[in-house]
Amino acid sequence: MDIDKLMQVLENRNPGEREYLQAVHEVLVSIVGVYNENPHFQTAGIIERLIEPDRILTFKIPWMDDEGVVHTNRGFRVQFNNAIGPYKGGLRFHPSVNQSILKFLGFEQIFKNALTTLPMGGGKGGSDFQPKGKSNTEIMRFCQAFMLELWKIIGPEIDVPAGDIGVGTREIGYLFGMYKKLTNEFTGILTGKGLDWGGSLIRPEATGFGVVYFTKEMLNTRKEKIEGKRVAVSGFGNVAWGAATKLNQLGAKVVTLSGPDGYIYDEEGVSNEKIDFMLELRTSNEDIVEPYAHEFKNAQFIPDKHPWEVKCDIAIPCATENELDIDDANKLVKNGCICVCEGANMPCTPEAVEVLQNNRLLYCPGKAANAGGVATSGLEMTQNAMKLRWPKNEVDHRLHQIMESIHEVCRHHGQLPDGYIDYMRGANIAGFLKVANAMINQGVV
Ligand code: NDP
Ligand code: 2IT
Repeated sequence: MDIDKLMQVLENRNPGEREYLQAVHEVLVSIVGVYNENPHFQTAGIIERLIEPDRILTFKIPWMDDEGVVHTNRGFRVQFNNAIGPYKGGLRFHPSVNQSILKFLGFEQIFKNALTTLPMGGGKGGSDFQPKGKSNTEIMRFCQAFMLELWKIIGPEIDVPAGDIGVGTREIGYLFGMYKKLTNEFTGILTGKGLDWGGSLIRPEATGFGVVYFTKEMLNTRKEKIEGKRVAVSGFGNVAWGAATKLNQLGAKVVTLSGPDGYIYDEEGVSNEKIDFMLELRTSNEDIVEPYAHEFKNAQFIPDKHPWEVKCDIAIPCATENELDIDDANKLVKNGCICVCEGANMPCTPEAVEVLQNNRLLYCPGKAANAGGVATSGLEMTQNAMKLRWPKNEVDHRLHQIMESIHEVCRHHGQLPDGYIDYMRGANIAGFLKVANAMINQGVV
């Protein structure tokens, strides 16, 4: 495999798709060794077939706001690869959404889903719709208009979307309602559903819980414990909330949270009561963290900055892609941080990853560390198919086991001769081998 040549071709075919090119490059660098050692991958054209999505649906979403003004947004569903199961992955509603971002997320999802041990292929979708500041009825009308197109290409054995940034239980409910109306069928077509109508216990907090279970495993390899550690967390969405809750439970101290307006530094620690306050803030539809510092007097609000300048033992970025750059990585190293575990998808830039790994920090990419969310979506699909609901501790136990098995497989494929575990390499190789072998078994299709 000639990575430069492949990237040149990819760039020519997908001009300006920065995030997608970044995600593919990262995987190619990890797998080039195993790819070249196994000529049957080349014979079957695996890499060229793997980096091209099976199909992308783009569609128009016209909807009317509360004042009667008509808006037109753009919707997408990227069905990337279904070699090991139906397409599976979230929907993102955010003004930054474009084809490059959804292709990067869909591509990562292939490997992530393969790591979960569950039968799920990779996909992602969403819209450039801005949910912030919209009324409940506007959100409902938008979700209904979105589903009026999406329903044609999804199904419980075809493609099962879920939430991501800007899409939570409320949006999944409105999407589900419209799907049911259109098809007259009550099936597990989406995950992240409400608990009374097919949702799984633990799903809302699963991504954050999974990240912390994974962090625990990483620390274990160096005989370190989570208890007593200072942790910098970014974001205050679904993933950040779950991670902070589990960190508190395990005796760590969460000293930061962040929003697009800046970050909160709380030396006393973000207790569960403070997490509840943040969750309440999110329902205000403004998505800012500054009010935290007015409510809790010892906390400081630092505008327009990321939390990575704070002294911490562990950093868990949970906001969005490329939110931790090379300068941030250098600050973390200088301040004695020992572990960076990604809750968000691709939050560290490639240059930041290089700094973290060169300094031998424990570092794990999101596609392994945040796989607990989609894994629990897989468990929701299983429960729907069986028409029953597992109790909380059963789902949590399975989630815990899945995160341990992901850690083990990453360690197996990522261990370097000097003993350092390159989790990026391990995750990419393990995910790739599973999907590539399935593709070979199924022929050129
Ligand atoms: P949420 O919508 O719940 O929260 C994300 C929030 O982060 C947004 O409201 C956004 O605000 C805010 N944000 C955006 N940029 C920044 C920034 N630079 N600093 C701080 N906050 C910022 O989304 P999730 O918690 O679900 O998702 C967070 C990340 O985790 C994403 O990368 C997602 O892909 C990933 N993920 C989510 C999973 C899930 O199950 N939900 C599973 C696995 C990964 P604004 O709108 O103002 O930009
Ligand atoms: O990035 C992700 O893994 C998610 N947003 C969750 C996807 C899912 O299908 O639960």
